[in-house]
Amino acid sequence: MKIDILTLFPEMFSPLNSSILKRAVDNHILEFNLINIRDFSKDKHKKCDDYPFGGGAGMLMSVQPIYDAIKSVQKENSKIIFPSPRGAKFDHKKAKELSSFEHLIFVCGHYEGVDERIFELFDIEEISLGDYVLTGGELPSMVIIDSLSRFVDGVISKESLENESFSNGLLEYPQYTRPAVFEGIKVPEVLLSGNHQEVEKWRNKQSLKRTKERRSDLLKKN
Ligand code: 4G0
Repeated sequence: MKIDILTLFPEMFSPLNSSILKRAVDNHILEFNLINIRDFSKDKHKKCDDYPFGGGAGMLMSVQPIYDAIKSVQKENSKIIFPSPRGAKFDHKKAKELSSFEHLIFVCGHYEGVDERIFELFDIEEISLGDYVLTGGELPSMVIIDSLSRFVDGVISKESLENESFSNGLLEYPQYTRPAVFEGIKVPEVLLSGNHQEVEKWRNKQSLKRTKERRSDLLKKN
């Protein structure tokens, strides 16, 4: 999968160059390409923002540099994503859906948003991480990219994906590793028993208990 990222702050994306995502890039499973929107400004001072028509606080991103930046990377099969507080809420299901595209384009907004005409010129999906505002779309882009990358074949093991939170609609069960006792706290006996059936039963029970306590909304949905 190729991911083009259109931003005024390409230097913010160094986290994509470490750990599991770095391995995926090295293995040619993922390809990230950073595009500086400022390079496409036709303004003599490379300006990319302006005052909103009708007045109001703050600045908007101008349509022209974003338009030309998208045009420079768009292919027939591209999916364009714009992280925005007014988008539909991001979740596990959306991450999985996005992981099946060959080419994604992330457009990172800044200031008070972008000139609305960009949404008439392109088919753009607005996605929100939640009900809060950030200074730019860079961090949410990275969150969405990290999350969807885990569903791309070969990025992490199939087992890891199947066992984690949300894949079964429930929160994850408690996990432990060595030592068996730490500061007087013992690992639950069943996990040391070697009885895989009992372990499975215990984990399911714990998942359900946690989900009831912390996220009862997950049990009601669908
Ligand atoms: C567009 C996403 C982009 C409009 C982006 C801000 C929060 C999220 C941005 C605005 C973002 C989120 C209207 C302030 C960039 N903040 N919740 N900031 N406005 O996913």
